[in-house]
Amino acid sequence: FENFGIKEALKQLGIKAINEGTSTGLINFSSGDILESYSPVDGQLIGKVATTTKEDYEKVMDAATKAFKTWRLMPSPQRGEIVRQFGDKLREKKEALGKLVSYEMGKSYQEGLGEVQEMIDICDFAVGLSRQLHGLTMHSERPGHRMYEQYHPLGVVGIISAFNFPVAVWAWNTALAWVCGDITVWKPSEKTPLCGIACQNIASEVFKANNLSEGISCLINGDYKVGEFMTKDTRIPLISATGSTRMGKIVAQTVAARLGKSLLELGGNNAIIVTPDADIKMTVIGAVFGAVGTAGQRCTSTRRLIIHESIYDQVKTAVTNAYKQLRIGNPLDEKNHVGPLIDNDAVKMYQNALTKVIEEGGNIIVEGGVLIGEGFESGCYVKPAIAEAKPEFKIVQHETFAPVLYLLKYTGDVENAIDTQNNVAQGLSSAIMTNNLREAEHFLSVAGSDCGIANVNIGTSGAEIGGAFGGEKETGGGRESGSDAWKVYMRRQTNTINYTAELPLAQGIKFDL
Ligand code: UN1
Repeated sequence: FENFGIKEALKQLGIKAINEGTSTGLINFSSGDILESYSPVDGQLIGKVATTTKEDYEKVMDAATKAFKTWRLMPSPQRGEIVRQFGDKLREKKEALGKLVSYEMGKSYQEGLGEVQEMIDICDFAVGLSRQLHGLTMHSERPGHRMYEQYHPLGVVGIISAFNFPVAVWAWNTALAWVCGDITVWKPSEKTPLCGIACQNIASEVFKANNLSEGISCLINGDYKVGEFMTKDTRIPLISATGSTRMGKIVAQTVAARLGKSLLELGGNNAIIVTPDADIKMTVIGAVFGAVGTAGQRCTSTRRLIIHESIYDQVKTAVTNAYKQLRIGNPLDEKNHVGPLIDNDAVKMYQNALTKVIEEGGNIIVEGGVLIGEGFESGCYVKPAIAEAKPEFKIVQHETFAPVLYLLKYTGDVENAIDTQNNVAQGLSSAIMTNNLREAEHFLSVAGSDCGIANVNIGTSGAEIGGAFGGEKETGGGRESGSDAWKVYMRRQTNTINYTAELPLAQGIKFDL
């Protein structure tokens, strides 16, 4: 705890020291059972957070619905100015927040900083966007009429986020929702509640300094039951949920039952196709970072390498050798590449995947295993593993949130590799490594990758915030972050204005009185 400046970071983020409970943020009515946050880094208790009861939730929603009445009236560029200040605060606290992300979640400090950078970037994006919430104008078919569309704020947006990106995914949603004039109610993962408190504290400072309602940013805490308060709540027109496909199906059905909108960001089963024209050095960097970065716990993590038979052995040797260089250990120590998994359940899922792939006839070429001994007391550190497998294995078809990489061989044309890549239930991220223009363009064409993200000569993870982020099929179909993802946070209204003294009907209908 003393090492790596965690205490200082917690202080900077307004979180009280261990066992003293956490600061409550601004609007935090939570009074339920206590949630304890243990670090997967060293197994220590970091802090405690009260969960949100149904009664607490009602108070949150009162504050949120009240705040919406005023926030929506503020011109959007002025809301952008608030988001700009929030981005500046994040710049000030980047190291502290990056450290907390690393300590509470287990990703490397570099990746923790990268995550905060994504928050800063989306704030900048949202500031610009605050002057560009454009609708179209149309030519009316009737004389003396004008037609246009405008985007109005939607209302209270519910955000359910996962442990693996404990702060950035909230920010992608929040920064856009705020400039769009919405209120956000956030339920962070119960595995990373302190990251939630830290972000809420930073946001609160900004709202307070601008004499704005504290209810613009709301935080609720707890497990799926607390999430259910929101998914069933007709006062929440949009639920943005990130997590497993299992969770997403429940959220989607609950929200659809009341005809609400949901934005879903669910599982991936991301592959890199390596063709005979691939640059092997680039392939190794992309594949290894994709497979072991965040200990394989990104929704964009590389799970499958689909390699042409002619270079299969070469790629296998190069990737295997690269795995030998990996240093596993405390993620706050910058010499390590791979930190722990989030908790013991995740370790079990990882072990289960390795057992299953062997049962199905796979061949382990880089041994896995749980690390024990000094520095690994939390029991969450595992060795990134590689198995040679077949595309149709059940375990290969399944997303395991751990550093297990499957090598699959293809023969013949790139079409065969694309078939294998597409032949899974998930559709988030995909990549091809090739210097062959025909193969690259084929991969990006309508007959190519069926994923929401398709990259050429880049790995599957590490998308920039400027593009729309999300995927097809069991990934849920949602798009958040850049491009025009903002539109889902607003309601569109079509307006037709008649400035004549006649009332002609559309479609030429005659109706004389
Ligand atoms: C996630 O894993 O939920 O593309 C998000 C990436 C990151 C975001 C991942 N920018 O890997």
